[in-house]
Amino acid sequence: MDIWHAARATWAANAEPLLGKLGGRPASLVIKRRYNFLVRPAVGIAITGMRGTGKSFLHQALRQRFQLGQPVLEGESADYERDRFVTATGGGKRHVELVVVPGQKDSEQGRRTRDRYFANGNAPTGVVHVVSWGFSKIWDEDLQRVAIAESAALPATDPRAMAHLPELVEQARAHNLRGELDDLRQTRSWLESSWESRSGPLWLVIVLAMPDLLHRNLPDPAAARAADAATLAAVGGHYLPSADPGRDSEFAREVRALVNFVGENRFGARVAMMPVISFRKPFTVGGVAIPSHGDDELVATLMSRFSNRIGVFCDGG
Ligand SMILES: Nc1nc2c(ncn2[C@@H]2O[C@H](COP(=O)(O)OP(=O)(O)O)[C@@H](O)[C@H]2O)c(=O)[nH]1
Ligand SMILES: [Mg+2]
Repeated sequence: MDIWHAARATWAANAEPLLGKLGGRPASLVIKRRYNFLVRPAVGIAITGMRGTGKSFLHQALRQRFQLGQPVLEGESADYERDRFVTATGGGKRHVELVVVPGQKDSEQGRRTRDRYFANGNAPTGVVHVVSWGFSKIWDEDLQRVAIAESAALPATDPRAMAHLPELVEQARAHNLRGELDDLRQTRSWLESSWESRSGPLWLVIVLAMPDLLHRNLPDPAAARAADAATLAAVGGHYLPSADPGRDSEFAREVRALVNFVGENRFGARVAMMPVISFRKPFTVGGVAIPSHGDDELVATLMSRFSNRIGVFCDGG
C-alpha cells in the first residue's frame, strides 16, 4: 500500500467532522506551551503556502490551543512569525521551533527566512503546507480587479469548479488556484535543496484552510451533506496524488515529485491532509461575500486533531 493511498483514506476520515460527524474530542493535547529556552529545538516546522491562504491565522489559532496561559514568543513581530513549543507524547518530549514562511518568497523577508531555515545545512523536519481551494484573500483591491479581469471562471467540467458561486468568486478562485501551483513549485525547490542536505525522517501535512466556506446551503440537509461530501472528495482528488500517477492534478504531481525526490521512506506514514478552520469569517472579493459555516465545536474538533497530529508527527509517530 503506497503512502498516497493511506493519505487519501485519512483525508476522507479527517474531513468527516465537516459532514457533521464530530466524533469524540481527544482528551489531552500533545502540544504544550512550556519550553526551555536553553534547549536547542530538535524539530523544525515550516508553515508554507501562498499569500492570503491562511498561514498567519493558522499559526495564531494553533497558539490558542496551547493551554498554559500567556502566549510567550521569542522575537515575534508582525512580519517575522516564529514560535517554540514542546510536544509531549508517549515517546517523550520534543522541543520544536516553528516558522511561518512568507508567501512572498522573493521579498527581503523571504530571503532571510530561506537563509535561516532552508540553507546552510538547515532544513525543516516537518512542513505544514496550507491551501484554500482558491479562497485565498487577495489583499490589494487593484490586484483583485486584475485577478478577476484576467481570469476566466473554471469550466463546469473542472472538478475544482463551484458553479453555484457568483462568477466573480469563480474568477478569483481560478486566479488563486494558479497561484497555489506557482507557490508550491517555489516551495518545492526550497524544500528539495534543504532536505537534500540533511538526512533523517520528515513529515508533511497539507492543510485545507477555510473549509468553513465550502458548505452548500441547500434546503434539504441530506442534499447539502451529499454536495459537501462531493466537494471534499474533489478537494482530496486535487491536492493528493491519485492511485494512477497519470491522473494526478498538476498540484498533486508536484506533491508526488517532492516526496519522491527525497524518498517515501523518509516520510514513513507521516503524510496527511487535514481541514482546519482557524477563524470563521466570510470570504469577500469584489464586493461579493461567501458566508462561513460551522460552530465552535467544529472549529475546536478540527484544531485539536490537527494540533495533535503534528505533535505526534514531531515525535516520529
Ligand atoms: N473563513 C475563514 N477565513 C479564514 C480562515 N483562515 C484565514 N481566513 C481569512 O483569510 C485571510 C488571510 O489569512 P492569513 O492567515 O493572513 O494568510 P497568510 O497570508 O497566508 O498569512 C484572513 O484575513 C482571514 O480573513 C478560516 O479558517 N476560515
Ligand atoms: Mg501572513
